[in-house]
Amino acid sequence: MKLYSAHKAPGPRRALMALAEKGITDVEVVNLDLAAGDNLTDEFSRMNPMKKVPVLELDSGECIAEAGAIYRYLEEICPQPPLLGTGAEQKARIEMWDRRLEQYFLMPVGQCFQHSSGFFKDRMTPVADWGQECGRQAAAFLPVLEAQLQQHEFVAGEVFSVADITAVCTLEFARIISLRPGEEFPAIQRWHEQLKQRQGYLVL
Ligand SMILES: N[C@@H](CCC(=O)N[C@@H](CS)C(=O)NCC(=O)O)C(=O)O
Repeated sequence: MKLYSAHKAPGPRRALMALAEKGITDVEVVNLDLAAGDNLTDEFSRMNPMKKVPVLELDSGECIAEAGAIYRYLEEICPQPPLLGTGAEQKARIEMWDRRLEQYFLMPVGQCFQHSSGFFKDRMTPVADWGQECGRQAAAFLPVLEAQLQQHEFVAGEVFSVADITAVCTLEFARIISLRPGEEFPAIQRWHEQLKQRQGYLVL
């Protein structure tokens, strides 16, 4: 398998951390330079018409894009340790939190970064006001996460899951928009320190 990735990008880091948690090592990592537009070529578009990383290229030639789909594929080929949960309730709870994280945290952090920095201004039109609004939306998710972690060890309950991976990748990427939960979020801080001790914790 080959994983198309990019340094410091939160999406590929989600896939890399899932691989590490599962102990899957037979993967060649290909780092693209997003700023240089390595992901905009015709060759890469054939792998993912959305022109985004991560993409997991299987030995069959099939290309799996979207971090959530990569989580699913890895869980199917390597069920242990489970990262998508066991049993109907736990699986649904993990998926609920992973979707919440993608939609209400990762997406606004990414949009705030792109619209405030102009990092991708060669391929999109940055709208500064939208960037600010997305920054507010991302910040509004922190109390939701704090309340959940006040009550539970991990984001989706008492077991480590992909929701923790998505959350930590987003939280650490959010530094780029100066969003850092401080002492007013003690449960997030406790959980974050705990995650840093895991063997699957990777810094890109
Ligand atoms: N929904 C996609 C989002 C992927 C995404 O936005 N990837 C970013 C890096 S984290 C990217 O490739 N950006 C390059 C660009 O927009 O040109 C997923 O879950 O994988």
